[in-house]
Amino acid sequence: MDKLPWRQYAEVAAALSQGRAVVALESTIIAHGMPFPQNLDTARAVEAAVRNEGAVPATIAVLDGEIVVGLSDAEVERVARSPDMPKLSRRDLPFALAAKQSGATTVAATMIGAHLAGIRVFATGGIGGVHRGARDSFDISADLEELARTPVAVVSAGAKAILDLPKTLEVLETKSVPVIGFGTDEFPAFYTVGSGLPVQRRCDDPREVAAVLGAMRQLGQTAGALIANPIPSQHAMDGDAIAGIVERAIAEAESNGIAGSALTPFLLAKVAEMSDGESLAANIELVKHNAALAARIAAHL
Ligand code: PSU
Ligand code: MN
Repeated sequence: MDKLPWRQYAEVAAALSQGRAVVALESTIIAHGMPFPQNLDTARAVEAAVRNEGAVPATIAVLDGEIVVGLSDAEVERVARSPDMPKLSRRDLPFALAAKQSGATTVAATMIGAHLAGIRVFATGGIGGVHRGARDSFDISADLEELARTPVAVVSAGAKAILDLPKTLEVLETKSVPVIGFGTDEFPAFYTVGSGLPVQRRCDDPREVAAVLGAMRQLGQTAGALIANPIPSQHAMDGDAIAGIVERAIAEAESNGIAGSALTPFLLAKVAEMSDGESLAANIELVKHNAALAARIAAHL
């Protein structure tokens, strides 16, 4: 069998071999989670937030049939200007590699890339989860399955408010994925600080989180972990307002027959439109905040 086509950015490889902190970042949020040019500005700001905490960022995507761990700035810009780049989750990766195509990696596919390179911490906005109406649609993100099988800790502002959060937490529990609330007892709901739902455990110090990840390793547990980091309250949205918007966006997706991998990008764009960009601003702030925490955790591993 030929070698798996993947490469890492020189700075990332050097940092990993020297045991320095590295934080993985995803590319679906760039290509499909935000409009241009905010997506490019955010991708750069998120990398800067990682550097600011002394870690090295590694944005991950598939470019011309190669998994790339650590995009150059020109490559980040290429992804940001390619809204038509396919969104790649675990099952899509082999097709992109076989056809030497490019694509943006979801949380699941980014975890795979991070693990290949030996990166243990990854920051995103919000993971995918169990969609509302999953009882009929069966729509459950492959991100949850990946968290159950790939040992990469994901820092996220909880799960997107467009999801069914109680069911998302149930699946994580069933799959034995640790769910840590950073500085909170409540699972955050992406645009808002809390959801009223409890996390498994609260940690208040990145060192404590790193110790849990270390213990998972010693136990031979090969799952990931979810570090739920609430949006800073000054950037959070009004809970009632966002709830109404999300319901209208979901109704619109249903009446337009939007399903499958197109659903999450559709809902994020609708919510941004209906909130006059307020949700986009919140999304940008929470990703930067997650990147900084991921870097602080990585520093203790
Ligand atoms: N977080 C964001 N914006 C996003 C996503 C996460 O703040 O666009 C993306 C991630 O790539 C995640 C994906 O893996 O949405 C989930 O898609 P799905 O529900 O189809 O599994
Ligand atoms: Mn889905």
